Amino acid sequence: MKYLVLAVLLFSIFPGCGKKDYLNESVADRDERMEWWNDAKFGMFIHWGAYSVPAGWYKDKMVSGASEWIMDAAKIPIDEYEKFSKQFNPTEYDAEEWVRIAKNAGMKYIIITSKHHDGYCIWDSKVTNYDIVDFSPYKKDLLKPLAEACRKEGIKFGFYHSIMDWHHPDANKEKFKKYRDEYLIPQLVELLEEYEDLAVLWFDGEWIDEWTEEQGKSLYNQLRNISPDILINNRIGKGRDGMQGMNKDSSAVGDFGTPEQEILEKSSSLPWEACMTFNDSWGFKKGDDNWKSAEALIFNIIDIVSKGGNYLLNVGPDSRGIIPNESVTRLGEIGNWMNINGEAIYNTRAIKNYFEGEKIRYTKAKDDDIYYSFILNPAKSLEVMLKNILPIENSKIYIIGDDNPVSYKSSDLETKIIIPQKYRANNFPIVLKIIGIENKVVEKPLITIDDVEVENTYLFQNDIKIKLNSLTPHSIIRYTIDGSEPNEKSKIFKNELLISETSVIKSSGFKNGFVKSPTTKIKLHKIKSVKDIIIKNHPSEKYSGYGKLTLINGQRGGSNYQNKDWLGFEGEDLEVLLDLGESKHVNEVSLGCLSNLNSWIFLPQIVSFYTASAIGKYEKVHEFNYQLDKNESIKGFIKDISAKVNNSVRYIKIVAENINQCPSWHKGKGGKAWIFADEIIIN
Ligand code: FHN
Repeated sequence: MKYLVLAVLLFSIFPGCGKKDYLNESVADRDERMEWWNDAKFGMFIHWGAYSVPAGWYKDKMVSGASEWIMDAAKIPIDEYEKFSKQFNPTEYDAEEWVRIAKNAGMKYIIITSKHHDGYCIWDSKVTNYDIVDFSPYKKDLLKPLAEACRKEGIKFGFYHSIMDWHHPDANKEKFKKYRDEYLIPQLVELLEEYEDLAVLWFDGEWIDEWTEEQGKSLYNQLRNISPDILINNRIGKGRDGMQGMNKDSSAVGDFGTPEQEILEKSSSLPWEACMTFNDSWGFKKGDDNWKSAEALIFNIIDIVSKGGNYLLNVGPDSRGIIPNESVTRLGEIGNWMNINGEAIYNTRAIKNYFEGEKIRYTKAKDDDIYYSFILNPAKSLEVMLKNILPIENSKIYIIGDDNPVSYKSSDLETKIIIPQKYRANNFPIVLKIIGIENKVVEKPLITIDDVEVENTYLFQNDIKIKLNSLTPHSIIRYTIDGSEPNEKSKIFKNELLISETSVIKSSGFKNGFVKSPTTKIKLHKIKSVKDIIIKNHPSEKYSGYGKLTLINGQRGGSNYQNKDWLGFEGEDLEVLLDLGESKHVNEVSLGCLSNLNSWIFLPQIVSFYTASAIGKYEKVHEFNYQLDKNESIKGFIKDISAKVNNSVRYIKIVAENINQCPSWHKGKGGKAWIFADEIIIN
């Protein structure tokens, strides 16, 4: 401790003295520091604080959204919210019980909220009285007992800490530097001083305008110089690319990516950890009963670990200090499965060809040639065919937990395994343990149009030519256009495919002595409803959907603005011109827009509709005016804004005017406002 104090003292007097630059740490050094984390795979997230008192309700009404956001969502004034902080008295808190629950579930580390956005601190902070000891009847530090219980049980522990702070009077544009230097950083330093063995700092709330990547980099270095081995997530800076959580570019600061409420589609070279709730709220929320099943959670663990990630599963204890029973029972079921199959999860690493179809996933023991094959829904699998992993000659294959080897037949390219009847009784995944080698697998074909790679869905109006390419030399690509799986008899791709109608193309790569590649699938959707569509200004690059045709492809984005069916315009209007190709009788035309105040997305304040029979001679047929109300529900909703036409027209023009800036009462006040639009419907 004395060396730590000395180090902090030295840095404060001679900031440059002995300060190591961790921003250029080698990948090898980072991986060495993260070895325990890459082995651990599964952790417990805990969101706990004053918000567990209202538990998502205010003035006898359930407030939409996650419960830890209630102060913002219900626009509760600080002095009003402090009444909850003063009531927070978790007399039934038993840190050892919490650690027992986590450990029995197979969780190897715990991350708890030291301070969430509401600013309430659940430890005895030296730099504020807005904490559990000075501002509650409980009057005892909540982090210390948990840290102690973790140490006793060999569980690593870390803190979630919010950069954004709704309570501190200086946490705003005008005084942010003062808040940062005299409050935020001193609190972090005191936590590192108090907990020399703190394993992780998990930042959040970095999206505020006042915070920058540069401040994140400086803070990262400062904290690593105090606690060199600590792991810090990528939300210490601004490098996170939205809720998918990975870095926008390789220079982003932070040791691992943080997908939230979702799992990466593919594996990643950057360490990553998917964080997820049990139900829909991070903090305890009375009435939120949308609990994920134990099977779904076990599948998530397998899905994530096979892609090389960690799973941080959240519990939201109530204001008494009790973890909801719905979480505890599911964690018990997960623990039973992990007790048997944990060796296929812990201390493993991802392999390149980590999946086969929908039902088979792989991991590899990090230190020897043992592979694990997860059979995801055994109830339907009398036998399985493994291709990516070949058992070595005369080796035995076991189902983990069973001393009797399974019977199998193996050729160069595949191994057929019979699954004993008793393993087909339920749907919990079973795991095959194989001493083997990784087979040679043809690379998945890439699909390009005009030399640009396309995937999933592509919208077009006029005939297109597609190319199929494989990165495996001397492989041949076979394809189908009816959605069936390509096989050795399917057509061979030559040099290009001309597509003039809506089609589903599936393609796979083949090569003698190699396992067939995974299948690439793309839906080519021909848009016939209009001859042409012109959008005056391009949508934001991040929310450009499938291009301008997204607006007329018959698919709606739904309430999740991340869905590729939305076009997002940041601080700009939407002006779109539709050419029907000829004069047609139109009854009505509508434009779908999204409102989601939590994400700075507002309905347009004015939407004007124009029609014309000849280009340039427009007549306004309708104007929609929207009066934004600050008491509007923050829960996202879609509004179809429509105009009666009842006329024969060829051209339709729609102008949706953005409010451009978030209003003064909005949490993003002064920031750019978004318009999200999707699906123009012409009746
Ligand atoms: O706003 C927070 C939210 O309350 C919760 O803490 C999640 C968990 O990572 N993070 C932010 C939302 O992205």
